[in-house]
Amino acid sequence: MRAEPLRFVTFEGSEGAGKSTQIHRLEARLLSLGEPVLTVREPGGTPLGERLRRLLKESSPELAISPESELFLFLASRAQVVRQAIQPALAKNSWVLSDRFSDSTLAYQGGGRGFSPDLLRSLNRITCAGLSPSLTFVLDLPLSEAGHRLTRRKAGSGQGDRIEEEPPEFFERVRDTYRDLARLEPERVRLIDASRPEDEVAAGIWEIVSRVFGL
Ligand code: Z5A
Repeated sequence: MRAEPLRFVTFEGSEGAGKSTQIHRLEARLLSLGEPVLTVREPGGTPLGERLRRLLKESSPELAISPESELFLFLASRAQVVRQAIQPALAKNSWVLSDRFSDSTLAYQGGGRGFSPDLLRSLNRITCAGLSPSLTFVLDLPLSEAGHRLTRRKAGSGQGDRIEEEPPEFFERVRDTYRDLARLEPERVRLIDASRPEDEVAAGIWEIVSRVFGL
């Protein structure tokens, strides 16, 4: 008999691609079926992780976070959420949906900042205690469209953040890395055209989730 896949699903992609929107739609759909669901975000998802998130997002010349410090702060947040939230939930047979996970490090610190993918994979293995998502959605969106969405959102909230200040080339490398991951691991990493209307994207994601997990 084939073992059932861990019910661990992650959402990845550039900022503004619609990850938070889609993770909440999937969560609502699973809850409506009576399924237990834990939704977490990275960085964050634990008291320590949420404090690290504030530091990582703060755009302050005084902090001057180096690429190395940044890498280890993201990993610290992940090590904590894996042990404090994700593993216990999976052990209780709950679904775990994570807004970003280890592939973000490959895309941003690897593609974006230039750290070696082999080094990052080794660090991710230690950080995640060997845990890997069964399914990962990469919401793929051209930079210009993501920019429009973020401008609209920022006009509403007035908030910006440190990594968003990187130049367009940085985000092109991030996007290319995600697309490479989808080519390298097509079973796990599904590239989703996020430029479509929200309902269409949600329907595509649900179709894959229900097929992979036999719902
Ligand atoms: N980072 C890293 O470098 N390394 C790591 O290991 C990890 C993270 C884990 C976290 O930022 C930052 O940390 C992120 C990567 C880095 N850096 N940046 N920059 P975050 O958690 O604050 O933000 P984010 O993850 O980048 O996501 P986001 O900006 O919140 O965007 P989103 O969740 O993908 O999109 P959304 O909030 O669902 O939607 C954005 C807007 O578009 C919103 O107004 C929606 O109503 C609208 N929307 C959504 N879907 C649609 C469709 N289909 N059509 C039209 N409009 C839509």
